[in-house]
Formats: sequence, structure tokens, C-alpha cells
Amino acid sequence: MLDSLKIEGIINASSEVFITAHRNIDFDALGSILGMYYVANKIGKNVHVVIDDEDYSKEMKRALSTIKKLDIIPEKYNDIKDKIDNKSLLIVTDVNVGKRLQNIKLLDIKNKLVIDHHIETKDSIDTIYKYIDITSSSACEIVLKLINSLNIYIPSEIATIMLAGIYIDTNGFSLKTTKDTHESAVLLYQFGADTNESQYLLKQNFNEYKRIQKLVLSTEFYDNIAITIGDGKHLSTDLAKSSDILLRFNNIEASFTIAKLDDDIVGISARSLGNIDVADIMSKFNGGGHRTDAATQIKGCKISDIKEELIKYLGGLR
Ligand SMILES: [Mn+2]
Repeated sequence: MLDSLKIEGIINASSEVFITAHRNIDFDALGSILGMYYVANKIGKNVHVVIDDEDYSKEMKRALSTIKKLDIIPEKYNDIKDKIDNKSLLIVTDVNVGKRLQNIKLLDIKNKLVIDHHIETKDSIDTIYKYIDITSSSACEIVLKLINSLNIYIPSEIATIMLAGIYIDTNGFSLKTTKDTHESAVLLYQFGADTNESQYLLKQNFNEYKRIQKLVLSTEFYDNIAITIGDGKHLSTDLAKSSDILLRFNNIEASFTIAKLDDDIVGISARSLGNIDVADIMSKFNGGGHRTDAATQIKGCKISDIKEELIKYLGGLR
């Protein structure tokens, strides 16, 4: 259970609040940061949004210029480091692994609170309190439960950004979407979320689209399994998106996209509708995740060998 009062108490006991998320910020990360900004603000704290990313997509720039009008100006770690004291609180959303933070030095802040929907690993941050729910569609969905139970108000512009966050993490309210996800969306519309503006935030990069379509089109189908082997180097997000898309086709129960992430590193992104446990299969490659959504990175192996091994773990495929 999400302990709203405990979170309220922790924020209340702090001197100042610093909120961050993972590097290469996306809309779920930004939306959940902003939601927590209003939670901490209502409790009466001075709040700093810490983002160290150097470049942003056009869509992210659009969102950042919107929040500037609400007087929320993201700061770099260097701008805030002198403000840190013993009672400072670091709130981390949409990630729970320290090395993926906007700035790893933020971990020096003694008191930490994590709100996330990704599976925990042994590298998960030590906190005074963490709420990690892998059944939640997004970090925004969790933060909205908090906003609802603490009676916090958020401006319509923030609701729009959070709507974009949920949209992205659920692939348009299809994946990991539950009643709670839709209830979060209802709450966002009550705050005045603007679907038209969120369409601007959700605009895709055409080159990325082409890379992902190329992956999808090279898929081989084995009964109810889809396996895609990528050509050349890819971003890990390409692999994830390819596997997400493949799950939508007739008969497919699980999808695997395999491609080079670097000269020496091969990534696999795996998805399932739930009848096949892809976390179990990825664990055989030292990866992890959950039953329907898992991944791994393998060093120094040939893609063809990895594919062969995968097919073996899947019990041989026709
Ligand atoms: Mn997320």
C-alpha cells in the first residue's frame, strides 16, 4: 500500500526538497517529478527540480518552457549542491537505481525517498521510504494516487504533461493499463489536462520511427513467438518499442528484439502477454524484469549464438 501519510511526514520533516529522476528524462519522469513538486510545495517546502541532461527533444523543450511560465525552473546539480544540508530530502521518481540518476552525486543527500514502477535490483537506492509498484503503469500513476489522497491541486499544464507520461509508458493506454490507470487519467482531465497539447508533446522523431519499423519488418515468426534481429547498432529504447509493437499482432504471445547496443554489447528486449514468463527467460541471460516485460545486456557474444540459445530456452521453436 502507498503510505501517503508517511510520505507527507517525511517531506514535512525535511529542510528543503530536491526532486530528480533518471537521465535522458522522458515524460513519465518529468510528469512524476512535477507531481511531487506540487505535493512538497503544498506541504510548504522549498522545492528544487534537478535535471542535468544536456540536450532535449523539441517536445521536452516545449514542456520545459511551459513549466517555466509556472515559475518552475529546473536546476543543475552544481546550482543546488551548496543548499544541501543534513535535513535535505531527495525524492527520486521513475527510477530506483542510483547510477541512472540525473546526477549520481545527488546520492550524497542523506534522506531519500523513491517512487517508481520498475523492478528493484540489488543496485536499488537505500532510502528512508520507497514505494515501488511494478504493477503500476507509470510513475505518474503512483504520484497521482498520492495527489488524490493528499488533496493536492495541480495546474492544467502539469496535468497535460502527466497525461503524456502515462500515454507513453502504456503505449497509448494499451500496455500495463488497469482501472487505476484510467482513474489517474480521469483525475488529470478533472485538473484540465489538454489532449490536443499532449499530442504536441507526444510527437515522434521520424528517424526513430524508421529504425523501429525496420526492426519490426525483419521479424521472424515461430508459432506464437516473434523474434527480431537488428542490423547495426540500436538504442535500447528501439528494442523495447519494437517488442511492444510485435505483441500486438495476431497469435503472438511473446516477442524478443535482439540487437547490438554497442560494438561489444548485445541487448534483448522481451515482452509477453503473461502466459510466457519472459523475466525467467531473460534471467538465463543474466537479465531481469517482470513476467510481461524484461530485458538483458550481454557482453562479448555473437547475436546468432544468442538467438540459438534463446530458441533453446523457449523449448525449441517451429
Ligand atoms: Mn516510467
